[in-house]
Amino acid sequence: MTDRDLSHRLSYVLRHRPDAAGISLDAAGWADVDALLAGLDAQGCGVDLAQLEHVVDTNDKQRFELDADATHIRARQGHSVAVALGYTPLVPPEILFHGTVAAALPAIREAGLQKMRRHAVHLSADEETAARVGARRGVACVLSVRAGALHRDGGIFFRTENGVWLTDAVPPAYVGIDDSGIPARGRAD
Ligand code: HQG
Repeated sequence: MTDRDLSHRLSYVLRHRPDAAGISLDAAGWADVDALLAGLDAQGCGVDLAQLEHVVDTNDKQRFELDADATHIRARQGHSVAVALGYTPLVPPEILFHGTVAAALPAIREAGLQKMRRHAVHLSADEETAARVGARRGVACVLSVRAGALHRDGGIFFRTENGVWLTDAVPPAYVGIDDSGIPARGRAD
């Protein structure tokens, strides 16, 4: 199995379908490494601990983490299964960014940013990352989010070790889309 295939498989199993590899996650999203390797092996995906550690270390977005003795592994974000990742709430920067596509703007204007199938709304501290996230779906639109104001109004924010900001929802009033529907890149108002 290539590193890339293993990364995709880990995303699928550790975020969405642990049962697909015959394993379960604990409340904080951790899986037993031996059980995971055995589960992958049973599906004909022979992977050893060295390759697993290599993929965790070199993954482009640092999506996964191993615990100190490499006996447990989890995804750092992106889950659709219920997990409590145990991150400490943090004060976010005044402005964060979200990458999306134009087709989503009417619904976002109406309902704000929703977590959709994921565990949280994903935001980034820089526009470039948001542009890359949006470009996965087409021509990227980068929205600014008034994270500081939302936080002062009671919104709770977390940041994963790999720098992704997570929050439950961003109501429309905190999303920078102007009346023309053109996303306000980096605008604070
Ligand atoms: C949109 C990848 C309609 C939202 C990336 C997005 C990221 C709405 C899509 C991470 C909406 C959800 C997360 C609303 C939000 N109405 N559409 N009210 N609110 N949307 O993939 O943020 O490779 O679940 O704009 O790099 O795109 O998986 O979220 O277009 O970090 O590690 O609904 O996934 O990382 O899409 O991406 P997603 P996302 P990984």
